[in-house]
Amino acid sequence: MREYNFDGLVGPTHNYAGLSPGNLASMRHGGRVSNPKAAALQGLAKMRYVASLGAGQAALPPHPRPHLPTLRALGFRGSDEQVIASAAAQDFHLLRLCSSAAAMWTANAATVAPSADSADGRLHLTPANLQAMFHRALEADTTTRVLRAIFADESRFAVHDPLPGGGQFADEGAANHTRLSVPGFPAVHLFAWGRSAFGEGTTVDRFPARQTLEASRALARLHGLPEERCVFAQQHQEGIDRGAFHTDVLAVGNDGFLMLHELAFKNWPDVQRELRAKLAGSLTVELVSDAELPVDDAVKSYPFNSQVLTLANGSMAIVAPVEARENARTKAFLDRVLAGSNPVGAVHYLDVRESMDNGGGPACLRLRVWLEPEEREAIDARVFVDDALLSELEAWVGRHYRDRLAPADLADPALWREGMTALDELTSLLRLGSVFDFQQG
Ligand code: SUG
Repeated sequence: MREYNFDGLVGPTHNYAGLSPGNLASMRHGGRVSNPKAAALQGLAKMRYVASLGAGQAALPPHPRPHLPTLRALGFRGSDEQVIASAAAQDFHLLRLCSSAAAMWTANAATVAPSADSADGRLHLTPANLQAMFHRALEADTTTRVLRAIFADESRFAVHDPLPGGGQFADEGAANHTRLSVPGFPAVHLFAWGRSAFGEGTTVDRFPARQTLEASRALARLHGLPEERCVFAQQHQEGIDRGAFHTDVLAVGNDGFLMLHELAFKNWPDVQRELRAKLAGSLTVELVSDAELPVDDAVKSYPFNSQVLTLANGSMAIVAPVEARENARTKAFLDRVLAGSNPVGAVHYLDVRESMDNGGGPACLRLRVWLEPEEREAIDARVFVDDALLSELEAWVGRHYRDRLAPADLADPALWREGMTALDELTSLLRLGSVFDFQQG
């Protein structure tokens, strides 16, 4: 079994609209001018780098934006151009919500369980409903279609519907899920949740807790994961209130290694005890206190939103954002991890600033999917990257993307047309078929 990182290609409308309460970078940068071309090229450079380390790398397409089916469902009429013009004139915030390129953060695209772990021996994927934020809830339908186009072989893959209902089953995908495994034992799935929809005693404080316990339990059931292989852990509300809107802002795990902040989970000693019991004692943990690294620094510089990759020689590499090197306390923490007795043998710093400024680090940009060789073979779409595909994608970005997008530009109907031309070409390049609404005729 090999891990593949499915990175989201940044879309042509990448912009800063300040849409996510509780995500401090999004709140701080709302209204700023963005550079979609630089954002997409930074993402592709990260894919190239991760692939060069020997890790499995694949790509997922952006979604069409603005999302005209939603604007039409909300009462805007006429041609595509008229729908955009009326929304811009009557409710510009709604146009902003429907224009977000947030599908780039594919850690929120779905939760995944490899075939080795599930009761029916198939790989399971449940697209996240992203109920907590309007601009993100728009992603679920298209993500489902894209994943079904890629993981089409139903004898090997189960792509479920997103969880039903309203906020009670709010699900943010793999950003709140970590698969831990040590040799010789079945893997353990750590599901993190922020609030319980039907339970007692959960209070919403300053910022919203996005994921519910009920959603996490439903995912474990759907994916055929036995109770004894799962751990359900509540996020620390103080961590959420200080900007950790997803678990992957304060914790990252890989194989038998977990690196986390003490405010990632409400009751870390108990969570740790349960994880160790279920992993036969073999978990290596690097925990940082709020005194050594205040959450506020961690939220600004995202050391826990690193990708932790197992290399061919068995050691691990951390792929961190450059912001983590620029923050003295964060850099000191990562240096301590590097020198510590754990599998980490290298830390690499990459520039994904355009994404970081909306609260998305290296780990937000990728969905981890674990594939057996024959499962990899069963996928016909051209989504696994090599030098040739990366070069084609860079050229595609160069042809279609703007290098400057101010908030008012979202009203420009030419932006919509440019985006559709680009995405239509991309579905051919990636051999995905007609997965988008605008391609349905
Ligand atoms: O959902 N930002 C995303 C960032 C998602 C990061 N993902 C993970 N942590 N896995 C969010 O808050 C900002 C969009 C804007 O404000 O324009 C945004 O949606």
